[in-house]
This record gives sequence, C-alpha cells and structure tokens, in this order.
Amino acid sequence: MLTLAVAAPASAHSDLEDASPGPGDDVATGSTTVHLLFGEGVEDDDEANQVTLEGPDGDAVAVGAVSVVDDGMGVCVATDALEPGEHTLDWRVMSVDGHLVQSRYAFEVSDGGEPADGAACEGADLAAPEAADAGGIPTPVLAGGGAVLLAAAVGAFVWRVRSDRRPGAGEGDTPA
Ligand SMILES: [Cu+2]
Repeated sequence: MLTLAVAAPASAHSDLEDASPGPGDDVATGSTTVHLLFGEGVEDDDEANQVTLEGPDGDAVAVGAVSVVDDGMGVCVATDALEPGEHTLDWRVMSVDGHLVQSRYAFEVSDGGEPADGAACEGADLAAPEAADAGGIPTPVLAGGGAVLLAAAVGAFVWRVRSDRRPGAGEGDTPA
C-alpha cells in the first residue's frame, strides 16, 4: 500500500471518473475491451500504466498493454473474451502531475449483461492480450516511487547531520 500512501497527499491526480466495464456493472459475455476515463490527464508511460484482470476462478485473464486514448484522459486495453462470472480489475496509471494512482474494482460478466461500451477504444491500435500471472499489479519499483524513497532517506541523513552539529542540542530540541 506504499503507492496509495505516496499518492494520497494531492487530490488533483487521475481519479477514475468512468469505466466500461465499470464498478458493479454486469457486462455481456464475450466483451473484449476495457475503457477507463480519468478526471485528469494520464502520462503515456508503458511501465507505469498497467491493467490486470482476474476472472471468476481466480485465474488471470489475458490483457494487452495499456493504450492512452481520449486526448490523454483515458486508457483502453484489449482482453480475452470475458467468460461469465465475477471479475476483479486492477488498474494503475501515471497522472500528468507525476503521481502514480491505482485502485481496483469488481464487475460481473453474464450472458444477459449489457455489451461493454468500447466506442472510445475503437480508433485505438490496441495491443493483443497477453497471458499474465494472477494476483493484480505488484508493488511498483519505478522511478517516481524510488525518487520519493530516496528523498526521504536523504532528508533523514541531512537532519541527523544537522542535529549532530548543533551544539548542545538535546532531545527536547529535535523536531518531531
Ligand atoms: Cu496527484
């Protein structure tokens, strides 16, 4: 949950505004695209932008690489034809403000479900679905998160040096 902690301080990054299939939706068996629309722009970052999908048996559903659409406000991925049952979708994108944002949601697939709205993805040249391991998106080891961790480590080091140099600095003087 490190990513969520890093992303939490700012509220302007790319929250999910709309999706198809969206949270709680019931979409038709055989759907093959996922479209996510965000409230802020998304960087075209192949490393950061990831979508994974878990099917009703807990197995990973094959998903293609993420394509940025909607003039940078949305993403599309191609999936294997969806089978009936509960699905869990994990998404992660790099906001234009430099924050990595991620979340997950569930939706249903059934023979009586509504066709997924793939209109926003029709013009996109989507990468073919690739088999993946189940278990969602792993904790990222990315330049952004690494930089934050490095800054924290440097900050702690500088603070320690300063407090060492300060003559007569006692425990009560140190900042919390
Ligand atoms: Cu942000």
